[in-house]
Amino acid sequence: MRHDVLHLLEQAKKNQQKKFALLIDPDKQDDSFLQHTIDIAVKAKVDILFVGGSLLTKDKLDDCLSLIKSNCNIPTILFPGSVMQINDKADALFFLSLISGRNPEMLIGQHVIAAPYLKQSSLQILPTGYILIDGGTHTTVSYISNTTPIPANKPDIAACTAIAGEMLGLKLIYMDAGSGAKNAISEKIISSVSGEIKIPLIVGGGILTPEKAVANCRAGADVIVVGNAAEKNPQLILEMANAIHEYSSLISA
Ligand code: 1GP
Repeated sequence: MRHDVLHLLEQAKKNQQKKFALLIDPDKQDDSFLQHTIDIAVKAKVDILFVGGSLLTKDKLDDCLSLIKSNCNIPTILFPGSVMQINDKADALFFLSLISGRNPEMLIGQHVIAAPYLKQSSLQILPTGYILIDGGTHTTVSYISNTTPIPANKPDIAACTAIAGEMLGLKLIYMDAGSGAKNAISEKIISSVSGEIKIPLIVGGGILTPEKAVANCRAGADVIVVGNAAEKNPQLILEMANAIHEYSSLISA
């Protein structure tokens, strides 16, 4: 059964429930590590899996999705770094327009190339405004997308970008400092953006502790994404999920 991920995210926002998403980079997983990660994700009640990366080189996306789908029922969204990362085994795909950048290929060019394939697929398409914030280091996503992130001390630019994305009809905003960012996005930027939009706000990049995850939720993030830190220490998945769900049940009670 396919999950209606957009409905899930919109309902969660409406009910003030915060969600925890685990980012899985297929290149960094061998089968036994992925199996272990999935087992922990199930135990931790991870809400969503994001699968993808800015640059995949090992052609393991299909195997990775097969293993996920045969071992758990967690809604799975493709987080594609390129049009080569389209795969029907996921539930949905972030149709990412990189609205913080000024590279037409990332705003609409790649979308035109992907559109006929996506139309034939059974993936749920999630029109998403992707906003890159400077995380204190050059990230793969910034280099590959050939875009400059929004400076970390410019919450007003981030907020105006998100407002424009919502006005254009995008259904989600994904604000990212990039995988492995030195500095995670500040609560100040998160609250500036979340205060201006009604659509769900996903926040990721460089989040290392449950405390920071909860602080982001308090500032207005609806979904917290963690990748790198969980790869290094899979037990952190349990701690992150517990902290976010505990906070969520406190505020939505
Ligand atoms: C990257 O937001 C994700 O796009 C997750 O970042 O790997 O740094 O947790 P990390």
